[in-house]
Amino acid sequence: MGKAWLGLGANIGRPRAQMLEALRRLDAHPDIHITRKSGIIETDPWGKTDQDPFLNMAIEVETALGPIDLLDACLMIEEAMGRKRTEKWGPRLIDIDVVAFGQMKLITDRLTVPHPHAHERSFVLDPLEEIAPSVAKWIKAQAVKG
Ligand code: PH2
Ligand code: MG
Ligand code: MG
Repeated sequence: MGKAWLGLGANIGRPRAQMLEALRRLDAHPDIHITRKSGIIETDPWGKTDQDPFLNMAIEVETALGPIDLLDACLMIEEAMGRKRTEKWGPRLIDIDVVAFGQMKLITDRLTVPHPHAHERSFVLDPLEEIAPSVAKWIKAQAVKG
């Protein structure tokens, strides 16, 4: 079993309800077990600023899956919950990102961990800091090394 850290975000529909539903679905997955949850925070939209504020949170999971299978599980839950992929950094019903997967460093077409933008986004780092300060610190250190 490995540990991974996921970032959740939503800013359309009923963001809080969607976040809780995503947690329920993640934990219901036979190979994913949620071990820590941050609080839910409201954050200003990053990247594309003319949209509603987001709710964001971070969770720690224990998983028997590898990083790409974990990504696919997250994408399947997003899709099952009705997420449409339209514009980059645009509004979303639910977003579940793999922020870090153990101390693995991986760069593929589909997934880069640690998440390449995590170190510059307080909506990712702040909730992560709450549940896993050493992981937040490690992500910032990776960014400095490049
Ligand atoms: N997600 C984005 C783009 N901008 N801004 C905030 N505050 N929170 C997010 O989760 C977020 C964002 C694309 O994934
Ligand atoms: Mg995202
Ligand atoms: Mg995403």
